[in-house]
Amino acid sequence: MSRTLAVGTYSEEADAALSETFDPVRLAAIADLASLDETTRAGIEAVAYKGGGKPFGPAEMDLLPKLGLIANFGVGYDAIDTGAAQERGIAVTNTPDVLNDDVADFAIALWLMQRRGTDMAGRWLRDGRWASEGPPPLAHTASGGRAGVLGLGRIGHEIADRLAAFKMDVHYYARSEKETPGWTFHPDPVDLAASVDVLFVALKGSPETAGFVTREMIEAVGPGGCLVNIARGNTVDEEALIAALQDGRLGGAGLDVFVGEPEVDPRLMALPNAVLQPHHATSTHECRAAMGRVQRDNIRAFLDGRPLPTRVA
Ligand code: 8YV
Repeated sequence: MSRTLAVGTYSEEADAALSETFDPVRLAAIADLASLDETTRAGIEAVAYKGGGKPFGPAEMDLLPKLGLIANFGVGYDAIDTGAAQERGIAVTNTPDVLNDDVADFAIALWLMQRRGTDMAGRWLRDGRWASEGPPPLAHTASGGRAGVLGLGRIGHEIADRLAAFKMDVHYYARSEKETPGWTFHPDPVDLAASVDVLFVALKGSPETAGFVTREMIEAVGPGGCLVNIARGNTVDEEALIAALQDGRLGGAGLDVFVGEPEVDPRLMALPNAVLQPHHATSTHECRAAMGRVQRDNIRAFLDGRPLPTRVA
């Protein structure tokens, strides 16, 4: 009987490695947990969780009486109720660090795509308009302005490092001031938003950061500014974001995450000033393979009774 349950759809490589290492029971979605028979569920000690944002809460935990580990595939574990896990003595691990470069690269790409109009210009070419109408409308310079990073954790720091190479004046908000190479700390996030041309949201997803980016902050970025979100959809007040993009109180946005994803608000889809991506920042063979390795290392350590490499709760 398998001691491990793998939830979610993995890449071919990660899937094969999971099979080889643990031969887990499989489930496409945590919502289907009750469909497993009681004996199978009673044997599960560790879950490899790739939940697509779907909640793993007390009801799910109680269906797995022997559960001791939820090994999340992803650095953000906001879908897992860590309080309920703690009450039940269930450890939670994530996959930090190995995705920092890919997510930071992607944040920069969203910013460049928005400022340089690459989405629009690409469509212009494919629609045959270059040949029939001439070049597309002009876009905007990206390099050399002022950039703000909201949340200077591992990913935020990587974004800031890249921004410095784009000759940006780097500003940031964090819970406390960090040792940084000449970057400006703003203890007030609205003040940060008002001081920059582009604001990168790199906060950790959690109940505390839900709605952190308020209407006031969005408006402080302003008509000439751009907001990039690679954190979680609910970190930003999406209603306020859509309204501000619609009437030009915010110049543009580059978004990889959405409230209610994979459904995306049709009002966002209709906006020419928003670059939209399907939560794609870690979607490379290399990054997913590395995330899979960290997830499996945690499960292996747990099953062997060793300390967990990347425990979060
Ligand atoms: C997803 C992410 O987890 O790591 C995170 O927190 O948001 C992403 O990497 C990934 O898409 C796996 O579902």
